[in-house]
Amino acid sequence: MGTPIHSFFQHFSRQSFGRFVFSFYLCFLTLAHQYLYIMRMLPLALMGMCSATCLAQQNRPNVILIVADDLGYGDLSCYGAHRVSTPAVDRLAQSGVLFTDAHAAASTSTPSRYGLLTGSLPCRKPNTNVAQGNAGMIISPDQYTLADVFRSQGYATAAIGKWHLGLGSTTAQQDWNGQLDQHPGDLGFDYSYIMAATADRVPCVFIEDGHVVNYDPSAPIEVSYQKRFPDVPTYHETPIDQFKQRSSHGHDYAVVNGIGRIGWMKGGGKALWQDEHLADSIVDRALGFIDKHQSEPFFMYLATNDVHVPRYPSDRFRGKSPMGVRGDVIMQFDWTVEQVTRRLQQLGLDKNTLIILTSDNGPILDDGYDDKSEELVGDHRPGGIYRGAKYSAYEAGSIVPFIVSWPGHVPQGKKSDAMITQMDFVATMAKLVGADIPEGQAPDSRNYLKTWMGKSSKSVPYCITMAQNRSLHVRSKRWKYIHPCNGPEMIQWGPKVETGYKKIPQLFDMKSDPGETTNVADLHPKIVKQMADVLEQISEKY
Ligand code: NG6
Ligand code: CA
Repeated sequence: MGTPIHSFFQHFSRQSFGRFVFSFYLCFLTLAHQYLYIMRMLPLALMGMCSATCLAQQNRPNVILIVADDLGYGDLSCYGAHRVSTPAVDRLAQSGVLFTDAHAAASTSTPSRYGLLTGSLPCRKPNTNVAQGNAGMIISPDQYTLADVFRSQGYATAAIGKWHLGLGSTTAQQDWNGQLDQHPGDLGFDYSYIMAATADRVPCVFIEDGHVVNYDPSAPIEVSYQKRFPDVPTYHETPIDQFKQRSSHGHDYAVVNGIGRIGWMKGGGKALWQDEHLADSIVDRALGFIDKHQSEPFFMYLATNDVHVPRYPSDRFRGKSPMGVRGDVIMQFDWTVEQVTRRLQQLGLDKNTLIILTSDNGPILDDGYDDKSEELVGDHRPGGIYRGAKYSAYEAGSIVPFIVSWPGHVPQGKKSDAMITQMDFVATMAKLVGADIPEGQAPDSRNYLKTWMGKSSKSVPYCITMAQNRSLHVRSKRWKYIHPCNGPEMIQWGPKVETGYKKIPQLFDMKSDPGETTNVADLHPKIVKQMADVLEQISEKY
């Protein structure tokens, strides 16, 4: 006998205990299984999420394009310079691929940058010669640009530093005291902080999104390349003790901050730049842009003033190199690279940023200022083993340093002998970020992403380059052809530069004669014809 409860338990234990235990066991098994399943799948799920993010990041790295000015093939220690040291650039090369056979579109700035940014050869457009500071905008707003490639894919875009591609819709009609009616904002750059042309050309002010930075209403700006301003002393009227640097040739129109310039200028007041602070101002805005856009993909075209004339380094670099100010500004350029790479590391962006470093054209020593660059060069060879210099049709005019770094995606410390050209920026970057180039745009740009990423050694079949007198020359991996043209053998206005211009066809075997010493055109008429045909095809498309 027992209580009902007792009997319940007796009943329960007898009839249901086994079932209860069994259900509990089943329930435990199911939960345990689910737990184990979750624990097993979690890493995979996380990996999946991560790989989606990583994939997105892989396809949308930040891109910083550093374009130096007049920096030669032999001016960096990673390219063999020994009288000047460039540790930050060398580190960049160590973290990526250094190209030994990379070419600009021209041996001067404006046409070179035009080709780089539009993927259209500068010979297709007549007004692509070295631009004055009051030139109207040379790239037309309906042209597709490198900035458009990135902008179309949701990148924030910026042009910072030297521009030299004209501003405003009409030459000499700009209102420097108001908003310019055309500027890089019309070419796909969300933000711009630029020098209109070069440091040796007026106006000597920075322009941000189309208006003068630190505009000084008490000193309205006037600019002319036609006539002087009667009440402003010219170079020749300025007492010698007021100069910070004297000109060796040209640069004798206006004097701004004790330096003679090309072009006349009036006013500016507190907006006028100080040459010793140019690199600092450019770096300051470049770092500001990186900070501001650190959590979204960005593209920055960072065009340094270094190492163009007038070479007037900050006190931090003055006297630091045995080669005089030209060496000092190479060190200042290296400092710029260091600031950018360090900031990327600080923000944790270094792994997800593709950096490409190059120059707009070849090097030059005396380019119009008495800065002792010729006297102090010693055995440094700014153009490396190559003949000629900036302006010339010979190789040193347009073969340029070219380094690509993207940790984890580009092999480290690799040298590539593949021949590449800056003309391919638009198509190659479009491939990188998945942009479609509109029909008819960037006609001379080809995608060489695998080569640029160090994954292929494939060279471009040829590259076409323009010299200072607009004559054209063609390189294939083996041959260099200089098209016959009229022109003096030496640059006429001052620099001691061999032009490479001749009335007869010139052909050089770059494999056995990289210094272009022996014209072998007569020995290889077929090759001459092939190379001339490449130019023929281009001119048909003018
Ligand atoms: C030349 C200038 C030179 C430099 C060059 C353009 C004179 C005497 N010389 O005409 O100093 O400014 O143009 O250089 O005016 S570039 O790198 O921007 O193409
Ligand atoms: Ca240049």
